[in-house]
Amino acid sequence: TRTGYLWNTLYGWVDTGSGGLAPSSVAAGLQPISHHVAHPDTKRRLHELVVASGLIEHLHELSASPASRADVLRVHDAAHVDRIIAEGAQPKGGDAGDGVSPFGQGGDAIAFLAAGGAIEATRAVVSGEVDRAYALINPPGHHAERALGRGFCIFNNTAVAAAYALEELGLERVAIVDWDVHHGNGAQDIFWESPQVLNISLHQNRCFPSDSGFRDENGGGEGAGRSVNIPLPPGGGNAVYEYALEQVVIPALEAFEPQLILVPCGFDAAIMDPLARMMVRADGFRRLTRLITDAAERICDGRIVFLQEGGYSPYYVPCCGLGVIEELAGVTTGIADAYEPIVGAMGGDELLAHEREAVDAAGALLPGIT
Ligand code: 6DK
Ligand code: ZN
Repeated sequence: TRTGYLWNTLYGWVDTGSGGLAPSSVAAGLQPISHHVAHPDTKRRLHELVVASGLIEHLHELSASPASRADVLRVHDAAHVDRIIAEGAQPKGGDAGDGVSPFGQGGDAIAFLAAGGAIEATRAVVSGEVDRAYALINPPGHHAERALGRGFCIFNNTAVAAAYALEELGLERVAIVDWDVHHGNGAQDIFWESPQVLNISLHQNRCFPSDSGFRDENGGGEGAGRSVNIPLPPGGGNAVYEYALEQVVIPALEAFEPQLILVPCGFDAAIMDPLARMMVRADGFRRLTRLITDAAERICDGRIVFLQEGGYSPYYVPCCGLGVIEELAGVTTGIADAYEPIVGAMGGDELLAHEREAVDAAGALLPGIT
């Protein structure tokens, strides 16, 4: 198998500001911090491990060009795009849209480059230049809605890639399987009424956004039944994610028969992540990758593109990411999960009754996907 891989130095230059939750504030007691929780070093450390481990020798490197305005306008309002460009020209940059997702001067250009990276990885897979791909892009995208950036996301990279595949590459059906720990609200908003996109999101219930991602959000109009949400109770790990893939995600894919699968891939469901309370380990991410790529082989000739979303442990994200990319490439570098001695016995390997119920309830709602 030929595995595409995409990174760009500028993805490591995303400026998330010196605040924590919001811009630092003396009055609010928010002290400035040199590493914002979404500081790009976490993703750069994954890239460096891909290089230092030698895994890069087994990958086909792809290179990103900025998405065009037309590419982004397939899924975003012109007013949103124009506001981002205008704010990117300001000396101190701007904000994606929710007031807590700052970006630096020129950050608009990096956002276009992230969307362009998603397009390039998708183009390479659909054209057959590579069999599958991992796009280590930044800033992330899955919270960006048609008219609004939020949650560190400026443009919805995955949605841009899906729309490109449908409108430029001639595909008719694309599936999104979002396993970032937060809800994939952006694609849900953008493709709510689309019969051509099956959007599945697995997430910790009410982690972010706290008011979306519930089981009964299933799409509308011609898109009725094409949004699937699998909210999970906190504390679940390898076992519940594997069960959800086997019981809900893969059956839904088999029914929908997409021609391409996009995986907004975060590592924030990991046991060491500071923003969420799930317990997936690196071996779990490997296993999920195996399950979904095997499904892609059966369903869509193996066409699958992973697109980087979140992941906030600078320690553990590189371990998890290396596992996923090794699995995609079908090689092992021999570098093991260095944190396994710490996290290996903490749990998450056994499916608990309340976790099974949460997944089964989502599966029972699998609305008319055909
Ligand atoms: N804010 C994402 O991982 C983004 O899904 C997650 C956005 C979470 C916003 C709410 C939150 C904090 C917490 C601690 C400190 C500062 C801000 F889009 C992705 F990147 F993929 O927890
Ligand atoms: Zn996330």
